[in-house]
Amino acid sequence: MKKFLALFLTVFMVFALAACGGGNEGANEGENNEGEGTADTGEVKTIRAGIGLNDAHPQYKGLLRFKEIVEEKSNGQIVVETYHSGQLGDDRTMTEALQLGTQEVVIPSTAPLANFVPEFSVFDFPFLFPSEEVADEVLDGEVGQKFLGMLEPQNLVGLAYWENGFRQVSNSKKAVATAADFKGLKLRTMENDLHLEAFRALGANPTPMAFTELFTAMQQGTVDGQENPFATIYLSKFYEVQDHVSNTNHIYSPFVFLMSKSFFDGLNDEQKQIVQDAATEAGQYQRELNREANAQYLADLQEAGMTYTEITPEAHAEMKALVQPVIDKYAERIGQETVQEVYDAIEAASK
Ligand code: TK8
Repeated sequence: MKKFLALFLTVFMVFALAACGGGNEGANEGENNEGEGTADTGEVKTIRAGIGLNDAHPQYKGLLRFKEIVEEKSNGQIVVETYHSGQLGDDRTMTEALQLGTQEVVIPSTAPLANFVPEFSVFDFPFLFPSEEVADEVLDGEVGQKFLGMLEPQNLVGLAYWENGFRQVSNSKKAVATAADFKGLKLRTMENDLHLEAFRALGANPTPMAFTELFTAMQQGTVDGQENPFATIYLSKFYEVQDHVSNTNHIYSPFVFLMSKSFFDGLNDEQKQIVQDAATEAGQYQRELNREANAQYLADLQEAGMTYTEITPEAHAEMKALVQPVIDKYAERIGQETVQEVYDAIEAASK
């Protein structure tokens, strides 16, 4: 009997220890998941996503698509709060909030982003991209992805490129048909030194300003004009305070879908894939929306009373020549090799 009892106790201890060991592994897995995120422990993660444009703009419709995909694919493990119209600040302050960990997503233009990673100024070289399609191929290809990698040391993860679009000059003073017409115009630019120097080279009197302050500045006459895609000029109701618009097409402006790196690193592998795929898919949708209505926005601006001036190829060529020294200066500053990679990618995409 004693032998049986001893055998039973031995067998029982073996199974009991095995069960405990599994529990530890489970705990370890939990720790691993903790390190990689908390999906398995059921804790819901919240993404606070802010943009500067209002809820009528394709950028916000794209952000809502991102929210829809992420919340569905994560079964509600990740919740996305969306804030438009600069509710959380302007591009620069929201990007700083990602670095501080007080916000998780912002989708700024590349121009203000160049204050964090100077190399991004290359995408704001005047007359760089010949078309949206070439821009897509370069930005979504090897070169564009290499630039996104430059964001990580700034505690930023670039998940995808979205589209702001080709920028056009508007103002409340006069028709802009040639470079000479820029003379004396007080133009708001984004907070980017290259933009400032390019518009000085065209003869304007540029002022850097956050997008959130722009409408009031035009309304009060602090600035005469600004430059943004037709979509933004129309959907932000700039026609209420601007009389003239020209198709300068002087810069194709990308948006960059940014996530705080500390937040991204806290996701598990499955969640990382979900936010990556959602940013890419929503970006394709946003680009389509942005392009579908672009021609219509110009018609709408004229309908709203703005005078449209067509820039001739000769006038465009003159503007390009005037800004070339600025481009040369920034190409030197960024690094000729890096800039040449972009030029080569554009040439390959243009064939
Ligand atoms: C909105 C900005 C805006 C940009 C600008 O957050 O500042 O003029 O073109 O669209 O990113």
